[in-house]
Amino acid sequence: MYKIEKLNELAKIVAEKREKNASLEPRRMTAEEKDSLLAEFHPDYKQNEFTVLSAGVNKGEKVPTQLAELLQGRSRISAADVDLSAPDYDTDVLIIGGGGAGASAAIEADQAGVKAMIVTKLRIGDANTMMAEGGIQAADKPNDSPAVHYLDAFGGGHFAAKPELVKTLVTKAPEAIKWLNELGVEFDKEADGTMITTHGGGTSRKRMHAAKDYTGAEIMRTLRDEVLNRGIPVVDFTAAVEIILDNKGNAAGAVLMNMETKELLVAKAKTVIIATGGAGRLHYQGFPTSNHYGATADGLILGYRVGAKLLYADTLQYHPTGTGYPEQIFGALVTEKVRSLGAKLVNIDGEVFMHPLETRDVTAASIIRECTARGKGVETNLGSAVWLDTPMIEYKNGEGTIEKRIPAMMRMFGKYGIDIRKEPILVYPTLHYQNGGLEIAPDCATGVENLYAAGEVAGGIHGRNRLMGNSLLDVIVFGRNAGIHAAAKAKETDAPQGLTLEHISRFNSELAASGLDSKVQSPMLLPKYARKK
Ligand code: MEZ
Repeated sequence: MYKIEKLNELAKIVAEKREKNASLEPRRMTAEEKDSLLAEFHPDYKQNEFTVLSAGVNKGEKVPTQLAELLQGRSRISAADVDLSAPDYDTDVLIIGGGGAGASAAIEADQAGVKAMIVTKLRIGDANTMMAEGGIQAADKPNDSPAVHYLDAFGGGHFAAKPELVKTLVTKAPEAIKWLNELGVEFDKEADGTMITTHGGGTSRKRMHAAKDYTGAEIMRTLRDEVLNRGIPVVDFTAAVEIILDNKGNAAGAVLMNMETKELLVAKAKTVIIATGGAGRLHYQGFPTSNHYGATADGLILGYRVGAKLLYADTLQYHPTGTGYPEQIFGALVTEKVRSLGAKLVNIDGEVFMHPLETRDVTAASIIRECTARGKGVETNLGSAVWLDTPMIEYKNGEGTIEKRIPAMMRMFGKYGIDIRKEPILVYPTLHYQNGGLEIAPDCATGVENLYAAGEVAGGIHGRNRLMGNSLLDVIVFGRNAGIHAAAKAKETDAPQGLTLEHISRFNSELAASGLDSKVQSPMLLPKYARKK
């Protein structure tokens, strides 16, 4: 482990080699090299970190062990705790989750003229959308097309995505950017109004639209304003703890829990959209996370317990460049845009060890190999990490580029006395995204009638690896789609009858029949950070 003075010494090696490294054009890995690298070093391939499910619709399939414990856990309530005959809320479309997908869905449902309502366990905007930095993809430049975007996304996801979902994602992308722009998102533009676009890992065209390096925050700000300006009801600090079904087995609302008082409430609805986001706060395999505080896989549990299938729940994204040092921001996102702007990844000897814009799974695995098998990481009290040579951005693009294009990065490190314009930073993979989730069709329908899913909680759009900027895009495209289709369905659906929570005892019986007697309560709702006694 090196002390700070030693780190400063090691950073000098990076500075000495900067000029030479800046002109290097590292070759891309071959498909075979990538496959063997992933198999040996990517966390998704560590079989002992997964558990095969014994109950539910994905019985026989493996998921991360922490997720299996929640999926096969006990409900927080029993049917007797709740009076379903006197709902506290009665709406057409109930949206669970106040991030980018939930807000987009609410706006479209409202636009369609139905009653929409958002419930969220924290506050509207407390979501991974807010934390997204580098940009949002859309093929809207003359040298690009949705077909090229499709090939990048489908290939980057190892050809595992559902083709109809990728097609929806890329064909609706240009319209999504236009919609956001018209709502008021302040995208980076040239003086003549042309959108500035950059590359991301695995993109063959520059199609990343950004608002500096706080793109998600800018998008979420705009969506939140639109939801509030339209007067769409938002119930903050209120979590969904179970989906309610009707006497036909269709989704018909949710049991809600006030996060402060623990009071249970009933929301009745003709259609329900789960838009609860990701799972980074489960800290799979002990990784730190770039996710917001509420990312605890709740939507997967809600959907799974009423019979909605999961797709690719065994594949996670470890963002290659989580902050490796200092401790206060350990695991926080260092946007891929840093590499898009020209910074290279460098080992302890100052050697560039890979092309900086390989896809994320390959880049993360390569950094892990550098720090483990090759022993070329830089050791700190927080573990091993590699250098990301940020001053190379200014060396290549001129002074002022960092402040102009990635000011949030500059400020985040600046708070801890690190000037990224002058010093390289230490990075290591951080748990960033769940590639899989509740299986959906292009209209966001799950296998349960009247139950929809959108955003990070949905699976199948990105296959087994997602490209940068396709998540903000997915949140908008599928969030809007969920709102449009759930509203249309609500219009043709009568008020649900015979509300029931019978699925809870059915699921408990299945757990018992499988020999499972878990004491774990789910959904988790908040991460468990209390100190152990
Ligand atoms: O899509 C993302 O995850 C993203 C834009 C992250 C980033 O590196 O900025």
